Amino acid sequence: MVRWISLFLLLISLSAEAKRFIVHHRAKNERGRAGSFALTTEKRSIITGASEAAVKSLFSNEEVVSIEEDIILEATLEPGDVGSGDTFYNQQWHYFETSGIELPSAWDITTGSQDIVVAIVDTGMTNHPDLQSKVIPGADLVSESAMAGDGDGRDNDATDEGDWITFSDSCFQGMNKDSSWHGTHVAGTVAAHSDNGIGVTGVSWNSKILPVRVLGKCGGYLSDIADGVRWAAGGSVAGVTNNQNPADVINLSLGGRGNCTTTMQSAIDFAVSQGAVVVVASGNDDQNLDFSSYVPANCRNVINVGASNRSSNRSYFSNYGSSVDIMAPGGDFSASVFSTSNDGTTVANRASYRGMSGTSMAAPHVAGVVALIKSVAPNLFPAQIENIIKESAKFVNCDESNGCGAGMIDAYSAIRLAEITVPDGSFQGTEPINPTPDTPGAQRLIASDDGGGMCGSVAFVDGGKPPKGGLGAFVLSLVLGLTLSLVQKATQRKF
Ligand SMILES: [Ca+2]
Ligand SMILES: [Ca+2]
Ligand SMILES: [Ca+2]
Repeated sequence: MVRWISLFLLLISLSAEAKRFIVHHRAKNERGRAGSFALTTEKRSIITGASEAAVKSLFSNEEVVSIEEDIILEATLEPGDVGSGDTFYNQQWHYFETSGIELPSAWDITTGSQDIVVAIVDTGMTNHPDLQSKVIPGADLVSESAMAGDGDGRDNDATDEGDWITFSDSCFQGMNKDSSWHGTHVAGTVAAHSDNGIGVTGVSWNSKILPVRVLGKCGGYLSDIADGVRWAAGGSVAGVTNNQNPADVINLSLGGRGNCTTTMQSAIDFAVSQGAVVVVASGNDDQNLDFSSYVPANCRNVINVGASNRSSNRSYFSNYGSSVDIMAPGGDFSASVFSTSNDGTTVANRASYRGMSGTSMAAPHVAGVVALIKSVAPNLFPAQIENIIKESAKFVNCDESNGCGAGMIDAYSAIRLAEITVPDGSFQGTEPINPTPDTPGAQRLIASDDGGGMCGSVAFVDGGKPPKGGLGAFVLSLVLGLTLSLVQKATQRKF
């Protein structure tokens, strides 16, 4: 109903050729009451087609009390008000419900700029009609051929080759696993082609998506991920040509146990020095990050995002603690985050849509809002933007007192605050006190969707071998992966 009303109002606005004015007159029966301007009755007339100067000249008439422009108000902008809508928008509760991030009112101010580039440092990208027009040339930074699945190491093709697991893969734990198409899902939340008549809506309708492939089968090495961050921000790394479109925002929906190593922190610091805002998922192990170390969630100069559910509570799996900056919808068993996917179980097949839950799904909500903020305030510094997001957060049933940061991200309030914030390169935000970075080793990080795939939460150190005493974690991750992958299947929706 709201959509029809707003469409109607929009049509009026398009057909209006000249400004309209409301002229307030002194009521006839009040003539002669000298000195009285307190009208108890109002008489007004509408003037159309006259020039502004002609209307102003009416002030010389003593009966004219005031003149104002008769502006047109619209219902809050949503997909379908102007364009042809998005088929599954009504399922994207995480945008417009009370437990969502206040996007309809934010979209009244901006639906994003195509000058803003959001890097999705993830499993790469599949062909999808709801993403195609948004994707700019990326890179494949997966250096190990077996992990990459494309027969070679690094190259400039960010295609997701699939991350399915069978008994022949090094991280096989007794069960086959279908490809996740994780990067495609994350990208759709950030900036799916919106109001185009199909599929889903993205947080930032107009931003560009830069796919940076760092995860393959069994996850990704920390060194490849760190290089992905550096490359996304315009830095030079081995094996690929430089990025011609440095990212304004970098989304890292991945993580694993371990300290924030110097390799990862220096890549993040480089990106931030280039003006990029780095957004990371807090991780899916229901752990207090004050006591457990997760990378890159515990790194400095990142926006660390926890996941909330449709009841505005912390998702049962979301990590928490003082290093968490903000919450965003990541869903859970009862309601997941709906976005772009593919129905291939091994290699890519047909484009599809599906629900997934995880802190992986929460982070791209924040990355999308950062893109909206940068669309209205492109010169703000990363630390300022992190602070704006925290300062403008709204109530959620889990806040700073229980490790959920400043509360739930509020896109509308964040954009409003950004509009009146003056760029200040000397601004310093509060950052977590990190454990001392450990010796950089070969670590594999996993995608932070629910269950994290069959590799679960096990951090592979020292060249891919599980840490000592890691058997318990192995078994736990196996159970977690099984339970949650069944949920994912149940919520999968294809067309
Ligand atoms: Ca390759
Ligand atoms: Ca769409
Ligand atoms: Ca932070």
